[in-house]
Amino acid sequence: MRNERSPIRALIFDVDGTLAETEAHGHRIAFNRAFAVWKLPVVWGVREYGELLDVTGGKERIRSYWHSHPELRALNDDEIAALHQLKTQFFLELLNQGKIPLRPGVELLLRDARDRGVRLGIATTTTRANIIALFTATMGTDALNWFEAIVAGDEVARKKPAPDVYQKVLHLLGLDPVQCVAVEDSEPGFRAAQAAGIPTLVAINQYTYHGSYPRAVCVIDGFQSTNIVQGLNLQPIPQLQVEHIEQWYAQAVHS
Ligand code: XBP
Ligand code: MG
Repeated sequence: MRNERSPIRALIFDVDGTLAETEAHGHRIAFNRAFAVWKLPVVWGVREYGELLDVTGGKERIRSYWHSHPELRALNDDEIAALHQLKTQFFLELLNQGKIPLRPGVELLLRDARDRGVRLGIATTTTRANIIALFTATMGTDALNWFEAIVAGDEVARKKPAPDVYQKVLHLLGLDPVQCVAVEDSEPGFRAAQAAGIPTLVAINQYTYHGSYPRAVCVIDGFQSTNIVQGLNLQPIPQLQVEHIEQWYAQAVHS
């Protein structure tokens, strides 16, 4: 345990696309499996799914897609909820089969935060069941106890890019926005954290590299062998640590 206290009181992590590449390796496949079981003439390809991610929330994504495809058999809200529940079952199966690992470097960053006395939170659009299953399948269920505040999408009134999940995590942690750093992967998530007033680090991925992240604490391409995409032009970083985020945080908060 290092002695000096970090100026960052808490890191608040997004889940999908940030902690793990769940969209590419999980959700899209699970949606398609559910569509097939219901014999719906819908298959979401990799590129098309990337565009559909502009709508956050699985149920909302289904509803939005059906709205823009009137040729499809209409689905009422109960049917959408049942279809999404089936999709979640398939997603949980993929997690339990070990098909969706954490992004490289995530576990080491979480351990470094704990060693530095930086508190941890989760603010996500997905379901609590998916969060529990992700950690059970990767770091083990005990790792969930590392997070003092976990808020899932269906537990607040409005999903990202609304700030609701982040505001609830801040309330549970009893911290002010500027005492924290949010770690996101996408524009809706970045906008949600920014709307909550939280300095935000963005770790882009194959679905979100094209996004716009003005005034991000920093934009990076991952947590291991990290390249800076937007921000301080440091040399590539072998493993992202809290001290790197502190450096960017100081620049962002005091500039
Ligand atoms: C991203 C989302 C989620 C997932 C699908 O969540 O928008 O809806 O795409 O999960 P995050 P569900 O905020 O963690 O990036 O089907 O459970 O909604
Ligand atoms: Mg995300």
